[in-house]
This record gives sequence, structure tokens and C-alpha cells, in this order.
Amino acid sequence: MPPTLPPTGRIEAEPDAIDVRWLATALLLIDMQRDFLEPGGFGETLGNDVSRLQTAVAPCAAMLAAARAVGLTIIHTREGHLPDLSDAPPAKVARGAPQLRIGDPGPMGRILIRGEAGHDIVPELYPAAGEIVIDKPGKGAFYATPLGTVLAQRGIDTLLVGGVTTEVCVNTTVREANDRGFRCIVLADCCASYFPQFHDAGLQMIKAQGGIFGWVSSSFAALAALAPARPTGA
Ligand code: C5J
Repeated sequence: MPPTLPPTGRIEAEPDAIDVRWLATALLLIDMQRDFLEPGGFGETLGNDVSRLQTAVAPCAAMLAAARAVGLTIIHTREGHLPDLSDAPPAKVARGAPQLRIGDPGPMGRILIRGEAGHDIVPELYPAAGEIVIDKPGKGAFYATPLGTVLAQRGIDTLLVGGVTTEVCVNTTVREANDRGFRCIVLADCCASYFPQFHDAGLQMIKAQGGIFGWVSSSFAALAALAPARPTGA
């Protein structure tokens, strides 16, 4: 980490501003995958307008650039399953009436299967060498993954969270993280949903009751807190 990074910072957030130790803080970007954001993937097979998720890409890219510039721990997650579907609960595969089910061949390869083009992260947010990528079979990033161990090994206590979708994988992961003692600061503009009302409600649920699951902030507030540490132009 560059020596310019001050040990602590304060991020404006709701329900109140929060002090962070940067060395104990990670940027966690959840499931910014082609399968959710691009036509022909899992999200669209469920009948969703995937263009709604585009709003999160530029704010996530800004956070990623800033985190890289100051050497913050960066973690990406990807929802998906093994090619033999042995980690996909039948109840998940069979649910609903999608045009294509998990594992079926689609225009970006088999739907929500690890190693397929659709499973990969969108080019704008592609992980750089050395960044942690967690493959997860569930909606929560802690279930059946090494995420908890990875965070403990690095002494992380606070997560700056972005990703899709706000009410599904972001909310599930934040709840899991909260129960494990992590402080989650959800960056509202770095998250998106196919349903604007669920995005809003998902954020409300996190910050209500004095921050029952965590804090809600924005990329602007996080970038402002990081500004003293960032090299000019980063
Ligand atoms: C969904 C996710 N929505 N990443 N996954 O199925 O939110």
C-alpha cells in the first residue's frame, strides 16, 4: 500500500458517518457478471430488462480505479455453478419459468456455469492480476466459499459493497457479513436492480433502525474519503 494512505478515514453515510481503517477495509464487488448485465444471460432468461443494471458500472469502475490507486484490498464475486451442476440445488435450477435454465446452452455459453463467457465479469470491471475472485454457488458470498477465511487472514473488518442485484446477492451478502461481525458500507450508486423499487427498499432495509445491517453511502462519499490518499488523477 502506498505510504500516502492515511491510517483512517471518515465516510459520510446513513444512518451516520463511519470511521474506517483503510488497511482493514476491502472493496467487495458482487456478481458484476455478463450473465446478469448483458442480453442473453441468466438475468434476461428470467424476463428482466438487463439494461437497468448498467447504472452501477461507471460508479463501480470509479471505485475500482481508486481502490487500485491506493492499494485497498479488492474482492470480486461471481455467482455460478460447476459444469456438472453438483453444487446447484435442484430447487434453484427448477425454479420459475425462464426461457433457459441454469446449465442450458445460451448465446454466452451455458447459463450461470463457471468458465462460460456469461459467467465472467463485465470487461469494464475485469479483475486485475492479484485481485481476489470468489466463486459462489449461492446468493450470499459467504455460503460455501472461502470469503470468511480470506477476510480474516487480511484482518478486514469493513466492507465497501457494490454490485448486483441490490435486493438479492448484495442484500444476502450484507446480512451474512453483518452476522459475522463485519461492518458493511453499501455504496448505493454502485448497486442496481432490475426493479427500481427493490433497489430503494433493499437499501432502506440495510440502513433502517439505526443501521440494522449496515450503512448506506455512495461512491462519491467513499471517493471523497479516499481523496487525501489518491495520487493526482486516480
Ligand atoms: C440473482 C444476484 N439476482 N447476483 N443474483 O439471482 O443478485
